[in-house]
Amino acid sequence: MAPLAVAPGVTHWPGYLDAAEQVSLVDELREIARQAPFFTPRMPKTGKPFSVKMTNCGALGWVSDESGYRYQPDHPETGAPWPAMPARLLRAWEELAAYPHPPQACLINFYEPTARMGLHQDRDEQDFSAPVLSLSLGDTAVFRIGGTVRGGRTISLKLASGDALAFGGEARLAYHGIDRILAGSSSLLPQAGRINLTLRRVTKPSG
Ligand code: MD6
Ligand code: FE
Repeated sequence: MAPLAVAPGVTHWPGYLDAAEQVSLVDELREIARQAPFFTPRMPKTGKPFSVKMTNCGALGWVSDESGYRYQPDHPETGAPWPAMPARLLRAWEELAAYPHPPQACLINFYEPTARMGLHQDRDEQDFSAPVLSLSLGDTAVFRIGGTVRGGRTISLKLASGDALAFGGEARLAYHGIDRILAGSSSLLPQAGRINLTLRRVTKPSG
């Protein structure tokens, strides 16, 4: 389906991954989660647990605990390097990101039906000239996006299984979050829930 311009810098590709691609990506993610188990991130300072579980693939992974948000090359609990990024994800970046260097990190979020993600900015990267590219699998999510200041007007968008969403340009630092998951809206995953993948460039390319 043709991309939809949601807002300046925000592009939505409904059904970017077809049904067979979604199934094979879930198989690859299952293997990734075997090597790099989902962990429960904690809020900086307070240590309050997130409702979302996370793991990563690629050279760097995003983690959060009492010491803060950061990218690191190893799993926070096992110490092992993150598994490689599946080829289909690298291809999605090439096709949609309009950025000449490959992604370095893919954050994998798992939402149980009751999980949510508060409004936040993605700003732990050094390179904001690259977009963040997200892919959704499983149950539909109600996604909210606003501007670059907290408390402004927001719009709501449904992200279904197979959808891609890119945040770049003037939207790169837009506030966004997940209000809720529509449990049972997809039969891709064996249990109700949603997986979201966000591909990012972390460091500025050298040379
Ligand atoms: C989610 N997504 O869809 C959460 N961040 O579960 C994000 O936080 C996100 O979709 C940056 C760019 C695109 C996103
Ligand atoms: Fe985000």
